[in-house]
Amino acid sequence: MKERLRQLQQDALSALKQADDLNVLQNVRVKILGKKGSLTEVMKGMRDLSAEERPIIGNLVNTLKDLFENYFIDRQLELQQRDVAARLANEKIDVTLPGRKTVSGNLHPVTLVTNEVVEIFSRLGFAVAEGPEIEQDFYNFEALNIPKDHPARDMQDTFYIKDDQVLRTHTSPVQIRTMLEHKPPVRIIAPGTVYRRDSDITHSPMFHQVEGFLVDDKVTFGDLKGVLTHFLNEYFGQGHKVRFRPSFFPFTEPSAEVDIECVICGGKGCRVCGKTGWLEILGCGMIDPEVFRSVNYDVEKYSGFAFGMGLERIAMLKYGVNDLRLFFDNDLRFLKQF
Ligand code: 2NM
Repeated sequence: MKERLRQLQQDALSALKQADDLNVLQNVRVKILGKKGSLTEVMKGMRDLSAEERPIIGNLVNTLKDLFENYFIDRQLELQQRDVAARLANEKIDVTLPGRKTVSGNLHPVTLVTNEVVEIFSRLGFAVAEGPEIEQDFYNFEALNIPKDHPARDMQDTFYIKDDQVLRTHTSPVQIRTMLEHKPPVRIIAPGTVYRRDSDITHSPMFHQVEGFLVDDKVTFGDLKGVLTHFLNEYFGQGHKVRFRPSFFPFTEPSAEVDIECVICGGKGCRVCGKTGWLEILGCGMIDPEVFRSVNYDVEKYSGFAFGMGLERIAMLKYGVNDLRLFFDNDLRFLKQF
């Protein structure tokens, strides 16, 4: 029996020593100490021993068991440490390597000019307001003194959703909603998407506008001229002549259109300005008392001005874009340039 144990010890220790990875080591352990392991078999056979032999062999078996367990644990630790060391060597990160380039998008040119216009008016104390793109007839037309038979209400220009529901044709309904909610003084700028039944090289059925208005006591046409001239100087740069031409809008009286000396040719006349030397930029005017009446503003107490402009148009002039459709084609070769 002693001889058998001696052999067992020799075989076991050499197997444990040779086990070169954790799985093999585990298998070796099972083969020795498992249910059907070699040492377990020896322990099972102890009942056949004589009373004198049993404690001696029992002692020996226990010593061997402890020896194997300790040996196993040591070897296991050794292999684990070897694996960790190997992983550390293989997976080490070189923090000095340059980072991977991420592809970043950029803002659409219409968004860029919207932000720029909003910033200029923000510095003058105007707050941004927004409203729904599907509007009631009342906000889009009625309250703006656009009579039922006015050409702007014609089926030709307006997308109707229902009898009294339209895709807004301008952002003026935002002004109406603002006035119905707030008493003067108010200074608001309303950028947004608008829709008209118009589609050719210079018109898109969906485009963008910024409108603004200011209401207070004693607001004059002089205030309007000052604010809009300042805006044009900020947006196009100083030194371009500005002129105000009489015009007509149902919601303003008097009304004007604002031209700037052509930023392309400096006023000499070119294709962009149609040889006139001037570019039409804005529509504006003093808010008609009829509009104030529909929002319950006291027409004796308050006056105000309003204005509106197309964002695609001022984006084309700023960036030298000659085709409106480029803004809506989503061709990355175009969009990436901004
Ligand atoms: C324009 C031109 C002139 C305008 C008027 C109003 C309101 F609601 F206050 F009456 N909002 N926007 C206006 C006036 C818009 O766009 C060419």
